[in-house]
Amino acid sequence: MLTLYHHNISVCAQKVRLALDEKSIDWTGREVDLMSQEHLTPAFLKINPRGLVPVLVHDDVPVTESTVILEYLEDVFPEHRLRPAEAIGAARMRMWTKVPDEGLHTACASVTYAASFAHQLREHHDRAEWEQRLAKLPDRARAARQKLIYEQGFNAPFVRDAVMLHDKVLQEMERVLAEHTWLAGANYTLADIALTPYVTRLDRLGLERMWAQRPGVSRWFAAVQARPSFASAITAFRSNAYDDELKKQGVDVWPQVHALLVA
Ligand SMILES: N[C@@H](CCC(=O)N[C@@H](CS)C(=O)NCC(=O)O)C(=O)O
Repeated sequence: MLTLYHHNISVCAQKVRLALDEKSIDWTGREVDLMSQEHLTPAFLKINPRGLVPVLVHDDVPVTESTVILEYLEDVFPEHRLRPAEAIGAARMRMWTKVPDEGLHTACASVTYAASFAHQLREHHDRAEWEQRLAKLPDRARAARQKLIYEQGFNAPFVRDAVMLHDKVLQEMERVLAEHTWLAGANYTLADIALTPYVTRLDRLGLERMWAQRPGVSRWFAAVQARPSFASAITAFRSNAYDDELKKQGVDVWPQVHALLVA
């Protein structure tokens, strides 16, 4: 039996749900309430001492880290292959699945916080309550980043680096997608799954102009969104927690992001 501990808008959970859907694997979901810090309760920390979603529990054994979970699913459920069979294809695929783990994920959190969460947290939580939340985070570097973004928004020093990293990844995607249908070559693979949630996040934050001049990325993103797995794994779990709220309030973060890109 497979149970996925996840969260509706978590980019890492979206990756795993995409793979489960593409591979037609049955799974049971257990949504973890990150807002009430359920991921930091003793019960959840027993499943993942890092206090992070997603966690896939397969026959009572937890597997953590979304990239590891993707490869685990591939090993245990080889049908509907999402990893190229030949070594060079698998290597190309892994060059992409490493990208979120080597900085894009942290950069995505920074951009999302600056664009949306900091704004909402300031509105709905007082500072003391927010500081109590931060004090509980096991990852102190993450807590320090969140504190700075809460205070300085897009002016926090590392937010420009986060925006620039997204731009660099999109540039590399464009280079590859100008020649290939998918990121690892001719077939849709875990490489495409690994990047989909991050491009989706930019899109939901109203930052689609970051690839307006990149026809390969535009074509790829349209193709990714047209797959049934996108509807099942991402759209079906959509919430108004960050992006719809931004739109409702008429917040346009593009000018701030654009200013950082051209600075
Ligand atoms: N490297 C981990 C990152 C997991 C991660 O950062 N998960 C986020 C949601 S996307 C989380 O659980 N955040 C809890 C928090 O903000 O304290 C993975 O790929 O699974």
